[in-house]
Amino acid sequence: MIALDRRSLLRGLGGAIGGASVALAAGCAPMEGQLLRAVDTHPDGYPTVEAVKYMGQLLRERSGGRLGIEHYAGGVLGQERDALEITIFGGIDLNRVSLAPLNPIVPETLVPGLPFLFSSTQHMRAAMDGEPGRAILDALEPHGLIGLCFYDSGGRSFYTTKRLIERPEDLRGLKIRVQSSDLFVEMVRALGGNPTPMDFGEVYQGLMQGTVDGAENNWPSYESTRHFEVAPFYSETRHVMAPEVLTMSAITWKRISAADRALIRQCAQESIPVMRELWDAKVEQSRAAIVASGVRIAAPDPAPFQALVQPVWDRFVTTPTMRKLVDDIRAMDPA
Ligand code: BDP
Repeated sequence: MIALDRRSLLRGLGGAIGGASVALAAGCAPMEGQLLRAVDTHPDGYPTVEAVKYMGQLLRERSGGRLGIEHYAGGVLGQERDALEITIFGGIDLNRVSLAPLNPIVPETLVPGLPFLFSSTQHMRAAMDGEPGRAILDALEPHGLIGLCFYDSGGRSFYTTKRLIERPEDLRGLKIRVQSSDLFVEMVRALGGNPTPMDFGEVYQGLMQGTVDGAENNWPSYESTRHFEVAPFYSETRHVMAPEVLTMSAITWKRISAADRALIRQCAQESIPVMRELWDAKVEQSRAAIVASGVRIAAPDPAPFQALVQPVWDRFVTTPTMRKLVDDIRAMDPA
């Protein structure tokens, strides 16, 4: 693998497009054809990473080797917010992120993160595959990003170093790490906890040192970050089911042909079922590993949590476009 770091990437900015320019900036020989640089905060083996690698294989096959993806997993090129900025400036081509870091930039991305919006995985998938999903992906473009597709992220649930969260009262007095998004800050506050924004890569240490008492995430992230070692109380509140999104730099996009754009969109689309299969298997494997590790687990009644989040909805659903997205998504609930 070519050794790239964030500084080399930024040095590569402003040069020609694609991996070749960055490889040159990093002091390496130019690559044949165009390799798109992809980043992810998750490590190799995580479903989002493997899905994008699969997309890369498809691209390579269908372009006769002209296009491909070089993947930098594990947050090696920076935490999500920083990497997103680099993507908007064209130093990274593809970036798989959670919707939360996009919240301050693109208001429409707040909608899927509204607490208890989706009733099930099936509901979330139907909405993201349908018109609301399309509208949210399209809303990224004026902000320098092309939305290619959504991937699953399961349900986010609370875990702590101190106790199980069985009722909202149990969050009282606990510092809960949240992503850098006001939506998450306000949601944790509405539920009774003390929200503390922090980068994902710092949470393990934060939990260990007591900077925070807990966090919230899905089973695969809780397991792969090994947060369960330091915060061994997991309560399946599933309060947010916002999906992940695969974005592409609009700067890269402008420099590629219409035919290649269509190919990229098609390959991203075809990576979705692969991701979902990997995801479902990963959720089961992570849950089993966590149960085996002796973590205490609760499945609280969601109703008392749900009863507290209306002010969060009122505060963040502010435009007619967002209201329509909410209504359309609710109308798609198969339950
Ligand atoms: C995980 C997302 C990842 C986020 C992380 C977080 O896959 O993109 O960075 O949560 O909590 O579920 O920051």
